[in-house]
Amino acid sequence: MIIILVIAVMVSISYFIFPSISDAELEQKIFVTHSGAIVKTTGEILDPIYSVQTVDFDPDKFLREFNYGRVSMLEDGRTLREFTIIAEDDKTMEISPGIFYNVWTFNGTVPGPTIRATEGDIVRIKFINNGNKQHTMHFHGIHVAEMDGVFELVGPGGGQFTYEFEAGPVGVHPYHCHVMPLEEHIAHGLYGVFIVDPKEKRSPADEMVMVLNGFDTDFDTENNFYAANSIPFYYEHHPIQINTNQLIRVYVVNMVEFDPINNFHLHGNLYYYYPTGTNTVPSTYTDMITLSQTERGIMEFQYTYPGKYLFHAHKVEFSEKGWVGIFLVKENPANSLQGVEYGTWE
Ligand SMILES: [Cu+2]
Repeated sequence: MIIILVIAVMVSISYFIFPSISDAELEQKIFVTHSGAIVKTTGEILDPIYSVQTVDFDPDKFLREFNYGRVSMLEDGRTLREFTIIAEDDKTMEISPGIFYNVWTFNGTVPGPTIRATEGDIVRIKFINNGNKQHTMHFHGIHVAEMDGVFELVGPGGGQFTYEFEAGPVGVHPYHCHVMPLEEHIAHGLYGVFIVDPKEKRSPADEMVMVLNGFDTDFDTENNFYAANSIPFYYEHHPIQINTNQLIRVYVVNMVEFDPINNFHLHGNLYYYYPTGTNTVPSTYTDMITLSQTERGIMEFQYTYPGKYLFHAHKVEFSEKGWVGIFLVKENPANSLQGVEYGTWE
């Protein structure tokens, strides 16, 4: 009885200390949704202590954006690619219309930038932690222990660390923060994709990156939303336009936290799948792969017939909560093959 009374008093006191949280939840606001509709909703203002900036994320831009760094040549003739990555943890992103979530970001977005290099290049990353908590960058791949981003914690408020390693092995790898509790740092969005191209290059293709992710917006360690590239249902409302008889190459990385598996089903077609992208021979020809967390690979396919084709998680719960998109396949205009571009960034 005494315990109940104490709890009741504490709840009452906390209401008077934090009245703005409840007020914010009751206030109706007008939102323009990702599909362009205008809705009025209370939404849910989550983690209200963090509301400094709002992330404006464009899945269309992210899809085909590859960052090659500032490129120069070292004395030994090797290519040096330099990047600057800034971590922050005070931003808010509209995950779904009216649902705002405190995201932790690399260079301001979830996922962070897709970093790309060729096997044997030296990758140098100036990492700056402008967050309020410790963060690091942990790359999957081969490197010395000191560059693993696990034990060398980078302090908040401008702490710095320079990661440097040789790009390898060939393939598609995740990078993510590796500070404990790891679940929290990944679930809030501190991850991205690292592509290592083979020296002899892959065949020309229309290339894209899909990070499969989810958001637990009510903090019950179950995701409320799922997506390819952060915004639920985005590519269903904004289909990805591709051409018939053109090689499509998708670098897919599963970063969904809390759920043991995710998967990728393609309609009206099958794809060659290269697990982790490390082998030149595909492991399978299928329309369905299943991925555990940080499992990733390369999918290659081309469409013969024009039209709209779904791609989605065949874990239906995930697709119904946002992980679904459409390829809009158009007749290929003559000689329109797109090649892999190797350029500079920043
Ligand atoms: Cu972190």
